Amino acid sequence: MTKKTTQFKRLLHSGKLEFLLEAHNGLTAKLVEEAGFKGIWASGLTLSAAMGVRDSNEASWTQVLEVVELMSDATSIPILLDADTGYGNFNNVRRLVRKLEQRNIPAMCIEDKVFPKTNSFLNEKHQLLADAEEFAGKIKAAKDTQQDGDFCVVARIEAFILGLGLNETLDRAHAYCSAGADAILVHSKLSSPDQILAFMSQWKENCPVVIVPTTYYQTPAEVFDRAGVSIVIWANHLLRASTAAMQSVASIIYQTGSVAAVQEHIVSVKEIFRLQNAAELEAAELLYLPVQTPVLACPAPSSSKPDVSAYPIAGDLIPLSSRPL
Ligand code: SPV
Ligand code: MG
Repeated sequence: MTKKTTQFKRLLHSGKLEFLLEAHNGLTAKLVEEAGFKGIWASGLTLSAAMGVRDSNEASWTQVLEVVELMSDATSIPILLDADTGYGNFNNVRRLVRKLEQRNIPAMCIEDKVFPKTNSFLNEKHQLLADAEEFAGKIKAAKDTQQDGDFCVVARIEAFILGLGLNETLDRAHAYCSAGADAILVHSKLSSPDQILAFMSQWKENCPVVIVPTTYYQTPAEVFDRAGVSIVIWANHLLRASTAAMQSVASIIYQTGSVAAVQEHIVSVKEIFRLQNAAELEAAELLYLPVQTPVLACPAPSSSKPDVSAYPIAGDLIPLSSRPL
């Protein structure tokens, strides 16, 4: 299988518009892969929301790492981790890169805001832009740290989010590109793609551009393709879809005092077993588990009340180093 780092790098340079879809746990990561996507966006917003906390670095970076590792284990396509600001300064970024590589996470995106970050769609008074030079240092530190030549660092520019103009955005893009970024993510919260298209018309570097059209979603993808964008990220849609479904199902079950009304609208338990690959474990059990009755078989109790006499007593247990257990 092609390394995940190489898969992601190839997506950036495929020469056509590619798409990542958001996931926030092992199950949703699998769903993204099964749908046919070639890569996953591990969104800071949805990872934190799924943990029940805010997108303000309330989840620790190791908590994020644990989930992203599960996502990576569950799938064979590359994950681009939304690593917020890198969880600290250049030194924290270096450590993050080492940990991501150890856990087979092939790419990370860091944004030029200050820790703790705030989601780009929240009040801009709380948004603070990082010093461009300091942020470029983080990118350089990440690139100097990575062991795998194809590990990718995506540098995200938040200048438009803070109401700054095209010049500031372009200056930062050039600085981050010179620092070694493998791609630039230009973020905008307008409902039109105007800022993105203005940026693309001026961007002449051989450094791919990634966008997140959450607010300008009505723009057809061909527009981005023609403008030369490399990757579109659909950043939060599985979480939003599942939240709507769960709110509705929870409410119906509560109101009706029954699950009968929702039964036809939810996946079967069998489908969950399929997604967990339960069949593989059954096959492995045939291979690896001895077919014999357990040493300490407990007869099934005859009534619903537990039959305590059926459980082992101390004398039945095997002594360990001559001491009773
Ligand atoms: C995320 O998905 O966490 C992002 C994209 O960073 S946004 O929410 O648009 O900031
Ligand atoms: Mg984020």
